Amino acid sequence: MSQPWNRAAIVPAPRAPDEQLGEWWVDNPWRITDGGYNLSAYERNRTYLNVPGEGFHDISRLTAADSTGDGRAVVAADLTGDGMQDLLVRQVGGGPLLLFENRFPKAGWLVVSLRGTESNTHGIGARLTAEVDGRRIVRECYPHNGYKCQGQVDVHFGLGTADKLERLTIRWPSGREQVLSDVQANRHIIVTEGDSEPRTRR
Ligand SMILES: [Ca+2]
Repeated sequence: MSQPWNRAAIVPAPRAPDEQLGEWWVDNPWRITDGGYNLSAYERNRTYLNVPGEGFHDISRLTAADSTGDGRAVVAADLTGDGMQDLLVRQVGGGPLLLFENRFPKAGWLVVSLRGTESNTHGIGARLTAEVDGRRIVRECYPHNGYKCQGQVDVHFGLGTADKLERLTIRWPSGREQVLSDVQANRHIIVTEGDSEPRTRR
């Protein structure tokens, strides 16, 4: 189906809907949700937990994120200021905006805000590699990552039990590579391109 440009338009049914087939008709498609209708097939949203060595566990029911709404966008962002990323879900039907607070056990974290000098102001396109406890965690500063949504330009690392990074390597869009050593975790830092001393934001 399609929606007419005139939002007040009334479109009569071409014939009586066959209720036995589950057919129904809404005179104005712009107001389809007013009658409690939803164009989705009520597939449940899914949440997966990445468990090292075990793959992904389906924790949809445990998190209560298994809504039958027609999900359109999801953004991960720390909205409570505790360093743990929460989830914001935008959907049609089932509640237009859902916020899921992250209540997993407290873990180490680091948030990095970039300030480009040769590169663009927010360092969009930069690649950040954290080396922590023998692991390498790679993140990109690329906030345009979903349909009809935009994430933060801040780059978030979850660090488990670690309280510092051995090294943080930033490859800026300009091509410059910048290395910071012994970076303390559990804080939000601002790194300026070409400046080896990060500032602590919080
Ligand atoms: Ca949080």
